[in-house]
Amino acid sequence: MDFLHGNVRSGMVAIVGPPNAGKSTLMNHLLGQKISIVSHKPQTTRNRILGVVNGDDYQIVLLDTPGLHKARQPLNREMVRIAMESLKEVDAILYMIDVSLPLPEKIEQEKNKELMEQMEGVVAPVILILNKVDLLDKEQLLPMIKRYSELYPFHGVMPLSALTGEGTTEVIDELLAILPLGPRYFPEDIPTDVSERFLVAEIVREKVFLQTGQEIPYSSAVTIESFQEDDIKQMTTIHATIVLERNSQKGIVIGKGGKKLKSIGIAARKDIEKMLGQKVLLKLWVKVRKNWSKDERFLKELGF
Ligand SMILES: Nc1nc2c(ncn2[C@@H]2O[C@H](COP(=O)(O)OP(=O)(O)OP(=O)(O)O)[C@@H](O)[C@H]2O)c(=O)[nH]1
Ligand SMILES: [Mg+2]
Repeated sequence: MDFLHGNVRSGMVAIVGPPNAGKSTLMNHLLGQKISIVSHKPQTTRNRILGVVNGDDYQIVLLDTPGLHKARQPLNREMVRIAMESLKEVDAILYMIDVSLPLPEKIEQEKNKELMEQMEGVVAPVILILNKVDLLDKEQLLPMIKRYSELYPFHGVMPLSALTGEGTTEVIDELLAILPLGPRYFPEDIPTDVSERFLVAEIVREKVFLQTGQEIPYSSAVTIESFQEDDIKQMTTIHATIVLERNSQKGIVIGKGGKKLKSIGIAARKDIEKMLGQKVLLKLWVKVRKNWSKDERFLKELGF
């Protein structure tokens, strides 16, 4: 705790919005490092991922959340619950939408209605983030900002690109105008509250998302069986399991002659080595746990 916080501003800020809007990309960009996994497929983030952004006179605790969507299955319901709950405990909210795809009017109206429903009862100021402006015709921006400003009493509407970083420093400025004076809640050298084990499991899961198609990403979970650091050899040995829902999925993830699993393992190991700053021996297994995404006990084990 920083007792002499003087003019330090601090607080919690949730990043919420539909799947695939770029929430995790923005979180990583603001942190200056990759904590939250990213993919081009919706519903990549499954948990609340905390990231701490420090400045000379501020500390912003960001909460990256799973995408808000109409959830029917148990795992998806848990994801949406986590995102909705984060709205209650924060000082400000960044509601992010992807503005790169022109939507038919009817769909846009439906999405806007959903936005209003999701924000019902929310007391914290909400900043609407129009993301992916790098893909947008600049002339479309002003009318879009005007339209959204009429939709909800947003504290502000900010266009940006989480990918290129264009417009992101303005978000920090805008948040600092909202956040109260207060202590830093986390030591300045600690970027997140999740364990290295969790981050490793997430990195493997990201590679599954990126390298497999159809339903496989949504049928995959990753558990860490062992994590052993050898200080003398400066090497970490990790055993992880990719858990699938059905027997028929096993062959797809392993691939011909084990090729797919090997490729997932190589990509994951590279990222894990970067994160841990040392050599990593990563051993991956594939296991079937029938319908795990509907199994409450297993969901608990995964931290839901
Ligand atoms: N061109 C462009 N692509 C972006 C931008 N921000 C994110 N993306 C891409 O959009 C995709 C989704 O990004 P994520 O950060 O995983 O999105 P998310 O909102 O966290 O998604 P979920 O976790 O599934 O809810 C990825 O392929 C990103 O590279 C942007 O500003 N411009
Ligand atoms: Mg995400």
